[in-house]
Amino acid sequence: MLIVVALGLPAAVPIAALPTAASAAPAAGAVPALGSVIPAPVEVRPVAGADFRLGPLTVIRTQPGSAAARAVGDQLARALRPATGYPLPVLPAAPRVLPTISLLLGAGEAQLGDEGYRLSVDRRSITIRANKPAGLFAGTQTLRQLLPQEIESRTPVRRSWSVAGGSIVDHPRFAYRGSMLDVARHFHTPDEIRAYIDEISRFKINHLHLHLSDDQGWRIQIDSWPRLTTVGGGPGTGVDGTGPGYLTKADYRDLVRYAAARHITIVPEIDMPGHVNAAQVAYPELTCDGVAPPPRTDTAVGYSSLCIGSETTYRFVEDVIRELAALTPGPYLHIGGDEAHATTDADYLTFQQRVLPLVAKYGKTAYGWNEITQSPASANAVAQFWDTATTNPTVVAAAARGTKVVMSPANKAYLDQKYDRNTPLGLSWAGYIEVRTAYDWDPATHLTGLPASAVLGVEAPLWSETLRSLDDIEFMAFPRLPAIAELGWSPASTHDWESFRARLAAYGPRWTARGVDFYPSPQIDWS
Ligand code: TNX
Repeated sequence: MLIVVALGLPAAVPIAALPTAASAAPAAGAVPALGSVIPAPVEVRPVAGADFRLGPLTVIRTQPGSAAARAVGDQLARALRPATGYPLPVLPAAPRVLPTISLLLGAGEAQLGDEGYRLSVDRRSITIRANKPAGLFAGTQTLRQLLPQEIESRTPVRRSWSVAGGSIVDHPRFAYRGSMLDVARHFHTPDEIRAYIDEISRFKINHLHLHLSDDQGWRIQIDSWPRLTTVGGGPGTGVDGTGPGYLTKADYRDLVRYAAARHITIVPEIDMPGHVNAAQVAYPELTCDGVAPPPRTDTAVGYSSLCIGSETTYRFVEDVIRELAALTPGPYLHIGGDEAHATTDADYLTFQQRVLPLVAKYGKTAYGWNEITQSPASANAVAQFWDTATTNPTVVAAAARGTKVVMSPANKAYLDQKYDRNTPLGLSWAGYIEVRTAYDWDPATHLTGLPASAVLGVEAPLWSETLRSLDDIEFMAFPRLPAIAELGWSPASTHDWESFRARLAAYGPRWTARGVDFYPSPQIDWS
């Protein structure tokens, strides 16, 4: 973060000079310093004596004529009303005498891009300007963190509500900042998925990848193959038989809308040609011998494969891709492709050469785990790098042909790995991942020989073999998800562990207030 001290000094203070945990974690009641937000903003210019005080007369003014700006204003008002108890009307114009929070489009600043914003705070007003509604939304997430932590209260708190004066200019480093939720190993309900969306949208995550099918279960309604969900999502499905359920198309459309209102794009994944046991239980014709395998509720991987030589396979795959593409306004459709150990290498290539182009046929960009880069047809695709090694010549060669890469190295970004050996949930095959491990790496340089220009962004996957409840999801995601979010959003020049851990310490009480069951890492001096 570039801190330009507004005292007439030309000093640009690097983020390392921000106060650290000992001094920065605000006590209950303190006004957060401008810029003490996650992810770290690009540029912060505090101005002394220019704090804005939110009061009972404050109005929220949104760009006249823009329903999308109005929607962001309404969301901000809904976020701020419970704790303040103020009415915070949302209006297209506001009398000059009233303290105003303005959300305005047409910033006219190319550097802000589609998701960036400029936030200015003085004694009379707060103004967020952006080129697009997504930028306004991002700016309001910053503003929420700049209000005292009591703003998270669901009931009115009597106190003053000040925001530190000055200005912030902010825009993302990477276009793709994601998290993945595995709803196949254990189904998570739409309410739980919405709660997760709420939490990740606060950190400017803009994609939610849903892992919708695996050996243990199939979780999305497909009309042309109805037994996928009636059998594959039915009783007894999921790890230990304890994760049944599926999303109807109506559920899924609702989730897409809910996420879009928070400027998050849902990325659906159907995993193939491996990880298909649940589909084969429902439809034995998807095996080569036509015999249904037994349902599986264990956590082994790599034993199932679609029948690569069978036309039924491609009828199935095309039906699924067509129906999924029709449900998906976003650009990406994820076709898995990982751990296909029961598929021969030749069959794997045959499959991908046929299936990757099918995604394009239905108007979507194919997205798959990094194994898809073995196929020349992956040149127009996005590959999700999940390996623990930092070299992968196959991925680097594909990038040279045009493949874009989302970085999810399992030993850094996997939210299902244990924090340490005492973590009650999670797996540890990729190693223990404490907060600092999740934070201290660079998506642009992590994979040897991969040019930064090939990196589309970063994603933190949360596999659910050991998870049951929303509490479990929260315990594994937080506080590591904000670390990954910062890697995705903030400029590399702001990267600083001491600053991050101080901001995280200050954030903890907000999770507590919202009832989010985060892991109280001993690496953080929680305030
Ligand atoms: C590997 S990483 C998998 C998943 C497991 C996960 C558990 C990858 C693409 N596949 O099938 O759920 O490890 O950590």
